[in-house]
Order: sequence, then structure tokens, then C-alpha cells
Amino acid sequence: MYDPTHWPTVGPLFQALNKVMARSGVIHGPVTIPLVAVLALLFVWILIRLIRRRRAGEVAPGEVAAAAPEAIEPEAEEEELPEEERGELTDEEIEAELAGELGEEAAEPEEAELVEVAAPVAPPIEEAPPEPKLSLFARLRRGLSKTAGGLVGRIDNLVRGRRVDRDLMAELEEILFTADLGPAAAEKLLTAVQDRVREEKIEEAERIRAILKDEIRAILKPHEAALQVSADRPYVIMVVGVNGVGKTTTIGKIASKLAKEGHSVIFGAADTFRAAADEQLTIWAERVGADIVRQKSGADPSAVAYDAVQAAVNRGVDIVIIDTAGRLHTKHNLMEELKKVKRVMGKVRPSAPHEILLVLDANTGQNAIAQAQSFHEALGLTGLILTKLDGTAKGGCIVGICDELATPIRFIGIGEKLDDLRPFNADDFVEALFADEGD
Ligand SMILES: Nc1nc2c(ncn2[C@@H]2O[C@H](COP(=O)(O)OP(=O)(O)OP(=O)(O)O)[C@@H](O)[C@H]2O)c(=O)[nH]1
Ligand SMILES: [Mg+2]
Repeated sequence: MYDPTHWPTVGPLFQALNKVMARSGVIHGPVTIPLVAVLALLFVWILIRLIRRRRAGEVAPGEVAAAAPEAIEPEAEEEELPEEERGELTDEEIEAELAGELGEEAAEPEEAELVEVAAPVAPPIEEAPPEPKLSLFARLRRGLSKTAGGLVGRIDNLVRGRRVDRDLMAELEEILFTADLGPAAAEKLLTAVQDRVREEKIEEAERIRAILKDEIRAILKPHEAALQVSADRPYVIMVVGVNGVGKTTTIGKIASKLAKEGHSVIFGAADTFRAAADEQLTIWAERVGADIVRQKSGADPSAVAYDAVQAAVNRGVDIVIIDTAGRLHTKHNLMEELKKVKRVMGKVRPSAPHEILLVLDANTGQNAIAQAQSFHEALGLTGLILTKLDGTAKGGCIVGICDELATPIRFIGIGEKLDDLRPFNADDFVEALFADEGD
């Protein structure tokens, strides 16, 4: 039997425990000692774990004693606690503490904010590295390949391995007059070939190719004249042309170039005729970081143009570009409307518009010459832009246009991307047009 008198030296706690055990009659004798020892060890083990966790920052100071008995599943209990009861630390304090512990890593949210602020509002304009000369030429060549198929390709087929004779000259005449050059330019080129053949007594037909190349270069060369923005402010550019030739797209591309040169730009959405025309221009304004003046659909285009120039004056903007609705050059009233747009801008600034650019679609072929003549008569063009030279067999019309009009060619369009609008360079153009298949 268990005898409590055997344990006179133990403390009052053990004595009380012994009494309870003895009365219960369930546990007898020395079993009590190991049981107490196991409980004590368990208590010490829990205590050590809590201390370790506290050092690791998992338990708030002051929680150790209270947590000890239930500390076996502390994490589960923490999750169940409502947000406001989860310790004394607020979210800000936790962040501050993390910042202290993690050092630089804790600065991450601030960095993210900075990136957001610095990010451009509009999609970035691609900053492609400058293309090497060869690649630029290759792209123009690729763009003109169909043109070459139309004019130069036919000449190549004609002269290959043949001698100059009456038949050959008749076939050459037919090619030149059906190649979108326009009758005047075709006549001029034919006469030049006949003269050189006679003077130099040329017998090999293949030499005709070089003669034509020289003659075409001579026609195009005087038309090289890049767009130069003078010091007069605001510098006003008005863009005109028939429907769908690429006016609005070209305005976006020009504005992008000017903005990159450091000029501020404002658009005048004077195409109030076509639904969604101003939205198209607004998208470009966002892309290139330009301002835009627009009015409701159907408004008087000359009023929009007037407002745009006036806004540029008020805001000190460098360049105004006026987009106009596409129109057939044969429609008298629509051409009169354009004259009015031009006139009212002169009321804000007598020198405005400084540039009146006609956009021509190279696919139009010979009709581009008639368009250029009509727009020039009505407005007095200062420059031409020939778009869509990529993938057309009718690019030869550029020769006819240059032969008929003294107007310079400011740009050529060889695709839909931003950098597909290029200043016109006669040498590059002729080289690309006459490049051999393997080039
Ligand atoms: N392939 C090719 N497409 C072009 C070029 N320039 C413009 N375009 C495309 O031609 C289409 C018509 O362009 P817009 O700028 O809307 O023409 P627009 O003259 O303003 O048309 P309207 O305002 O309706 O008279 C668009 O799909 C342009 O992307 C070019 O050089 N090459
Ligand atoms: Mg347009």
C-alpha cells in the first residue's frame, strides 16, 4: 500500500498530490514519482519551445506565460482570431517592423509606386535602335518590289539579251506609256532613250536600263526636300487628300517625329465628316503626347482649324497639324471647303498654314497626278507625301508627279509602322527601284 509518511521531505505540493492519489485508490505507491517527473519534463519542454518561438518573433512579449498551457497548436489558434484581436500590432506597425528587419527589401512597395508614376500614359513609341543603312535600303527595296515588277521588271524582260532595233523601241514605248508614269513623263523618258541611243550608237539593249535609271533619278532629284520647321510659331501644317490615302496615320507619324525632335504638337481634328475620325486622331494624340482640339461631329471644319491655331497661340505650342476629311479632288464644293479652312487659319496668324501637304496613295497610279494637280490649283501645295509604296505595282507614278509638279516630296510611306514614314531620298529610291533580284 502507498504510505505518505515515506515522503516527509517533499514539498507541500507533492504531499497534497500524494493524498489525492492515495484517496482515489487508483494509483498506488511509487508510480506517483515518475508521473510527476514526466509532467515536469513536459512543462519544461513546452516552456523551452515558447521561449524559442518568442525569440524568433512568433509570440508577442507577455504572451509566453498565458500561452504555455495551450501552446501545442499556437498557429491554428492565431488564424482563428479575428483581425482586430490578432496581437497588439497594427498593419502599419507590422510593416514598420518588417521594414526594420528586411532592410532594402521592405522598400519594394515604394519602388512599385515610383515605377507607376514614371510609366508613360500612352503606349510607348518604340525606340528601335537606328537601322543600319543596308537594312533601310532592303526595306525600301522590299516595299518597291512590286513597283519594280510593274516598270523595271518589264524593262528587264524586254532588254535581256536583245539588240536595239525598231521593234524593241516600239515595245519600250508601250511599257513606258502603260506604267503609271503619266504620258508626259513617259514621253520624256522615251525621247531621252532615243537621243542617247542615237548619239552613242548603242546596240546592246541592256544599256537602256541604265539610261532610264539615270533619267528617272534626274526627274526625282530636285524633289528631295525634307520637312523643315521654321522658327515662326505656331508652325501650322494642313494635311489634305482623297479618302483613305493615309492622312490621319501620316499625321500621327509626322507628329511622332516632331515630338522626338522636342517640339510640342497640337492636332486640329478638322475631319468632322467621317464618324470616329476624331477618335482615330485622339488615339494618335495619346500615343505621341500631343494635344488635340476637336468638336462634335458635323461641326464646321474651318472653326476647328481656327480653334486649334488659336489654342496653340494661347498655350505656346510649337506645331499645329490639321487633319481634314478625305474628299474627291473633283468635288467643287468640298475643295471650296478646304480653301475656307486654309483662309480662316490665316486670320489667327497671317503666315498660317506654313505647310499644305497632299497625301497620295501610290496604288492610285496615274490618277495621283490628277489629284496633285487639282489640290495644288485649289490650295497651293507646299509638299507631297506618297504612301503605301509597300506592295504596289504603281509606284512609278512618283515619276509622273515629279515631272508634272514642282512640289517637293516630303515623305514616302513604306508601311504602317511609325518608322515606315521616311524622308524622300531620290538616290535611295531609284537604287531600290532598280535593284537586281538578288540585292
Ligand atoms: N501599307 C501601308 N498602309 C498605310 C500606309 N499609310 C497609311 N496606311 C494605312 O491606310 C489606311 C487608311 O489610313 P488613314 O490614315 O485612316 O487614311 P485617311 O486618309 O485619314 O482616311 P480618311 O480620313 O477616311 O480619308 C490605314 O489602314 C493605314 O494604316 C503605308 O505607307 N503603307
Ligand atoms: Mg483620316
